Amino acid sequence: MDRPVTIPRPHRRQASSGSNSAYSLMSVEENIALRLIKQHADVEDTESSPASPEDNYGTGSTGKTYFDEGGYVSGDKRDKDPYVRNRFNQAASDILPSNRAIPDTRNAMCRLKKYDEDLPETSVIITFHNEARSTLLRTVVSVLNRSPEHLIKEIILVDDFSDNPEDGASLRAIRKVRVIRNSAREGLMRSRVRGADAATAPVLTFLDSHVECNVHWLEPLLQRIKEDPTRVVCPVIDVISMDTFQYIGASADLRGGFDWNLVFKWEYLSHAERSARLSDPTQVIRTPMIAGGLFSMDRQYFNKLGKVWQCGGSLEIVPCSRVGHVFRKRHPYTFPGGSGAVFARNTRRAAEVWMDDYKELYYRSQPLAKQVDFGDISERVRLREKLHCKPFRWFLKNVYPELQVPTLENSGDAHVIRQGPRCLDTMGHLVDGTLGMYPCHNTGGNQEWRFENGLIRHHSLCISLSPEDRVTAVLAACDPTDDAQMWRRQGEIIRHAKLDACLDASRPALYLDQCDQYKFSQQFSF
Ligand SMILES: [Mn+2]
Repeated sequence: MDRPVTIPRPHRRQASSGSNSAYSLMSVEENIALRLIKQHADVEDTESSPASPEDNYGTGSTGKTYFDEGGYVSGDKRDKDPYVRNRFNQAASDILPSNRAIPDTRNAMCRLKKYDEDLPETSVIITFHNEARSTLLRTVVSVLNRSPEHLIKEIILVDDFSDNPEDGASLRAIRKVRVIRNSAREGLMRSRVRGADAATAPVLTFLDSHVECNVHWLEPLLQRIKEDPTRVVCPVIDVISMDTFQYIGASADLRGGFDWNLVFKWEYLSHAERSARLSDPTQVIRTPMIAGGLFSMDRQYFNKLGKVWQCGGSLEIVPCSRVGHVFRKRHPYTFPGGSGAVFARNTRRAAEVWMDDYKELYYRSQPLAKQVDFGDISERVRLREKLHCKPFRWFLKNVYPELQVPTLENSGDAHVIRQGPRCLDTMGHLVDGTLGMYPCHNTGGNQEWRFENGLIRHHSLCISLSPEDRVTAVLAACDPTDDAQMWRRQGEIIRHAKLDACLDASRPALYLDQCDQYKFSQQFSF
C-alpha cells in the first residue's frame, strides 16, 4: 500500500456529525478491524508490565469495595451458550475481575513522555444497549483506575433502553457515575448527544461499552485537545479477544479511510509514512477518518460541529493512548429500523450534505442508495454554510490524496470476481496476506477488483505470488514491473502470465495449479 510520500493528512468522516454517521460505521468497524488489527498485532513492542492497579475506583484500605460487584455481575442474564447475548464469550468476561491487570502495550518511548499538570478535565460518555454487566463494569472501572483522579469529572452512562434498567441503574453506586436512561430506543448518535448535553466538563470522551482503558490512556488525548481544541483525537484500539478476553496490543501503523462506497476501513500506513515514524513512534497519526467508537473532543467544538476536516478541525490517532476493545464479528442487536437501511440513510445524508459533485461517485459505487429516503438535510446544509466549511475537493486534495478519484471517462469499473455464490475477497488482509472466496455481498469493500494492464488490483494492492513458494497467491503493493503480478484472463480462467498455471480456489487460500478450464474451482466470472 505504498503511496506518495506526502505526510499523511488524515481526516475522516467522523462520528459526531450530528445526525449523520456512526451507528452503522461501528458495525463495519467491528468486522474489518478485527482482521486487520489482528494480523498486525504481533508487530508492536508489548513489553508486558502489568498495568499498575491504581485504585481510584474505591476499594479503599480495607481492600473491599463499597460496590457489590459479585452481586451485580451474577445478577446478569445468562444463556447456556455464552455467545448468544453479546456475540462474545460472556462467561470468559464474567470470571475476570473488573480491575484485572493488562499489559502496557504502548511503544516504550511513550513512557518517557511528560504531559501538562493542568490538562482540561473530561466527562466520559458511555452509551450502551443490553451490554453484559461484567464488560460494562470493567469499562467503568478501567476509566476510574487508569485515569488521573483530577481529570475525570464524571462518567455518564447512557442506557439506550436496555431490557433491564438495573444494568445501568445499579452502577450509580460507583463514584462519579451518572446514569441516563432513554425511554425508547434512540440509537447511538442521539444517545451520545444526550450524554453530551448532560456533560459538564470541557472535554467529552466517548467510549464504547466493552472496552478497557490502558495506563495513561487519557493524558495524551487531553494534551492534544488542550493545545488545539479543534482536534478530535482517538487512541490506538487494542484487541480484547471475544473468545478469551485476552488483551492484545494492536499495531499503531493503521489509520482510517474509506472507498467511494463510504464504508469505513482500516488502512496500513504507507512505507514512507512508517519510515518517517520510526525515529519517533509517539508522533500522532493524522487520519482521514476515525472508527467512531472511541474519541475525545472539546465540548464546545462538539456542539457546533460539522464535518471535522472540512470545517477546519483535524482527526488524529494518538499512539501513546491505548484502549482495548472487544471486536465482534457483528452486532448482537438490530439497529432501529434495520441496519442496512440506517447505514444507507446516514451515508446518503453525509454524501448529500458534504460531498458536492463527488456524491455521484458514491452513487455510482452504490446505485441502490439512490432509492433510500434521506430525510430533511436543510439544517445540516445551513450549518455547513454558517461554519464556512471547505468543499469536498479541498478535503480530497489536502487530507486524503490517496483516495483514487475515478474520472468520468476512465471509469475503470470495479468488479467482483465470482465463483458460484462466492466472490474473491481480500479477507481484510494486506501486503503478504492470502486471498479467499467469501459469500458475495455486493457492497464492494474487500471484493472490489480492477483488471488493469495485466494487474488485478484492489486499490493499491495487487494479486501476486508468495515469494516463498511461488504457488500461494498473496497481496502485494502494485508494481507493473513485477512479473509475479501479471495475469491473463482466458475465458473463465485466470492464467499467470509467466507461468503455465492458473488461479484455483479449491483450498481456503487461493493458489496456482495446473490449468484446467473444466475445473469449477478455476472458473471465475467477472
Ligand atoms: Mn464496539
